[in-house]
Amino acid sequence: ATLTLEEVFQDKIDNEIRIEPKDWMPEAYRQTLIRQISQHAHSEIIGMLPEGNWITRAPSLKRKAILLAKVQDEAGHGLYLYAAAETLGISRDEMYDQLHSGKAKYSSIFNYPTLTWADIGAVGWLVDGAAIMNQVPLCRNSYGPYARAMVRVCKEESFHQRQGFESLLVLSKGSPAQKRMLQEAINRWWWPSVMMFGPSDDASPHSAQSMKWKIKRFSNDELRQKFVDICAEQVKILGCTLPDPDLKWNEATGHYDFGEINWKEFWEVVSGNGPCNKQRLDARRNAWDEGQWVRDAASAHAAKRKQRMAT
Ligand code: FAQ
Repeated sequence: ATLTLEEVFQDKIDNEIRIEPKDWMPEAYRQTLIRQISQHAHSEIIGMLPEGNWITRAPSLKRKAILLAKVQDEAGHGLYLYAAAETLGISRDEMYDQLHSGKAKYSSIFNYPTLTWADIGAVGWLVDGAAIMNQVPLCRNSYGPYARAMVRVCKEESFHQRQGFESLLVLSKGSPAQKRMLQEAINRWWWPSVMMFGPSDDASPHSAQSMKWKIKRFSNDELRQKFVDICAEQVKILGCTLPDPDLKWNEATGHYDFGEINWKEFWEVVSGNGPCNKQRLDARRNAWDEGQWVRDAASAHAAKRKQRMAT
């Protein structure tokens, strides 16, 4: 019997053969990837803002150099991801338009403010830590260009997570005021980081299909649990606590139990009503508008060059 295109496609997925841009793929697979990869790209670009905010105020030359490198890495991640999404037939202009018009989502986490220097360390430890937990499995996702981009992204995220933890470790050995600042930053960033993994499995509309297509390898709740288990141990090294009275080691499950997530807050932030949503989008739109002359100049230069080559 001859196989249908759909069967050939699913067969490749089941046999761990990567799907490449020119291969036939179901339209829904293409759209799911465009949605996820572009949201991911937007997150990287918007994610530069909360940290970029501290570059001019980093407490030493060393910290400034590290932070600059990290924020530049995020820009690079955004660019690899936009390029991966473009292979699916959407243009970069369309994706930017979706972001600037408020139509596209980006990670909820970047709508929270970075109030003190300790927040920068907490973002590295917790936000990049959560990002790696979610992204390492994405290195094995079924779409070739996305999977290959993620390999490089993950190497850099791992540096980001470590620099964050190390900077918190220094604060943890500092003055009482520094220790207080550290604990307060952890208190602010813990729950939003736990929310980064998305809705719980029973409220996640895309999970079942994305697992079948091997875009996702683990469910939102599985990854969240791994993250909680790791952080519950690491926080002890900082001599701090996580702001969850229900956090408790469970001998029977071999995992930490943790408290109820505030899903109302999560959906408010996702739907545009978080503490910094407006500020973040305004900053992106301004950057886009103020960059118009650069795009114009580059296009004029390219047109002239093309003309010169033709004659
Ligand atoms: N925020 O059915 P599901 C970083 C939406 S790391 C906002 O579970 P799915 C590194 C979801 O889009 C952050 N929206 O969806 C960095 C969907 O809405 P839609 C970026 C969220 O796709 C660190 C709806 O809820 N990482 O940037 C969130 O199967 C430091 C239903 O959800 C990635 O994007 C959320 N937290 O699973 C940069 C990783 N969670 O589209 C700078 C790739 C869910 O129907 C500084 N993405 N939603 O309107 C993924 O792995 C997946 O897309 C999930 C969501 C796991 C995020």
